[in-house]
Amino acid sequence: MAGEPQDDCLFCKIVAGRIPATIVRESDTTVAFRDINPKAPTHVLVIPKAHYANAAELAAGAPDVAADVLRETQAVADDEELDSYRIVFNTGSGAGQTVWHAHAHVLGGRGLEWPPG
Ligand code: DGP
Repeated sequence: MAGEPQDDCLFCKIVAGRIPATIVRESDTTVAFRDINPKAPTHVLVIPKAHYANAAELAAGAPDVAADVLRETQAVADDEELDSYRIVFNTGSGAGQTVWHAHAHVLGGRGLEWPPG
């Protein structure tokens, strides 16, 4: 069910502390940790603790938590002293989503091209 932890979800396991991660921030509703395969000097994932498959499901099912995730992306950028950065929510396999637990990529620390590949 939406919002409930999923046994087979990698990011639910990180939330539960069953898989290690380099956590940089935590709030009541969110966790932020470094991406295992960074694409920029700063590459942090901000996730809701509750399980939603993607950003759209999170926004529909828990809009307050969606706002918390966005607030935390700004906090990560502040912590990392980024004046420019990009927030990415890959949604669907065609867009590169590989983990089916909503997450915002916070990318910064280098020039970022537009449009992305
Ligand atoms: P996406 O492709 O948008 O679904 O992003 C998933 C990201 O998750 C990808 O950039 C790599 C990252 N990732 C996958 N497995 C792990 C893990 O075990 N630990 C950490 N820290 N990041 C992971």
